[in-house]
Amino acid sequence: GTLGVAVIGTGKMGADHVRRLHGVTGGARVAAVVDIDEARAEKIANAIEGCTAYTDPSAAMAADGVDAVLIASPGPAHEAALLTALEYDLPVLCEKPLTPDAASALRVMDAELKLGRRRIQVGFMRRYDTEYVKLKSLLGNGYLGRPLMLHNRHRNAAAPTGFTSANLINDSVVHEVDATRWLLGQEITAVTVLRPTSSENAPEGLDDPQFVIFETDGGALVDVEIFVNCGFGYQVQAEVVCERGTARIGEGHAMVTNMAGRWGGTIAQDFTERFEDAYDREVQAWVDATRRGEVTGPSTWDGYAAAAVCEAGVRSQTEGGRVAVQLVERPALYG
Ligand code: ISE
Repeated sequence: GTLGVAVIGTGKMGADHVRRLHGVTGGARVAAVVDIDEARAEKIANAIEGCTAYTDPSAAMAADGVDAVLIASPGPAHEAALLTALEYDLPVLCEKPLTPDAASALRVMDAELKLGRRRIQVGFMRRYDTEYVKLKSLLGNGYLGRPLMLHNRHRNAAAPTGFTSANLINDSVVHEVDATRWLLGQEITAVTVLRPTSSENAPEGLDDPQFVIFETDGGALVDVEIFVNCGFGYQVQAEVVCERGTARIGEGHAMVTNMAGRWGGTIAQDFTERFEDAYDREVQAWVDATRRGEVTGPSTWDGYAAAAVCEAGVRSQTEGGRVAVQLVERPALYG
């Protein structure tokens, strides 16, 4: 039957997922919404038939008609919600990051291992973006030879208020961490964070932009420009340099206009716009797999590995220099 989903957290991403599950995704319905802001949850629930508002995630997960959970609360709230979902043995789509550090990610992984089956998909939605998928398959067919370097640009028009340097790694660069591991099929072994002079548009307390370097166990070098107050729009670009050629995605040239002595186009302002299709495909794939009784997509292992890399990144920010990444052994459950 139709999958009844409880959406936990109704901020920007949670609200967008409620809209998607209600109006775009097939085979699912929003059965519950949860937010510490009761009025906010109620306003959303009242607009959807059969949807109940809660302030407590576990109450929503225990409710009749809730078959699965979509976690879209801030990263530090994920661990508790994930552990509760695993207690109820409910399938979960958890927005990135899985959790903000390696120890908490390991606690989640241990709980899933105790259950003995995968329950969690992590919201690394770039794996569902058409251009990223194309790049991945190009790398897979071997025409370009081995990947040697990967250059990434990740720009936001403006960061949310209160966004810290740690958020810049845990919430933003975490996407490039996963994209790197997934595209190259390699683990990241060390992280170095460098900082140019900060933009005058960076808020007090946040150095922006920053420049992040990953080393991988396959000998590749990866750089990430992360600039979360660039002012002009949302841009995510990647270029892989291989032995026999290069490939680049995210140019955003879907339409080029010519007029009055100029050529040009528009720049998406926001990730919900730039990656709308990827989010749609991600959530549909999660719903479809869940209804078949399967768990596909990025796993708790991927969430843990990303958390370990991000933790090293945050250490590099505070202590300076290169920080090695130490992963536990990969459990058999994760292939
Ligand atoms: C946000 O949480 C995202 O996931 C976006 O993709 C990223 O660009 C942004 O910087 C994050 O804050």
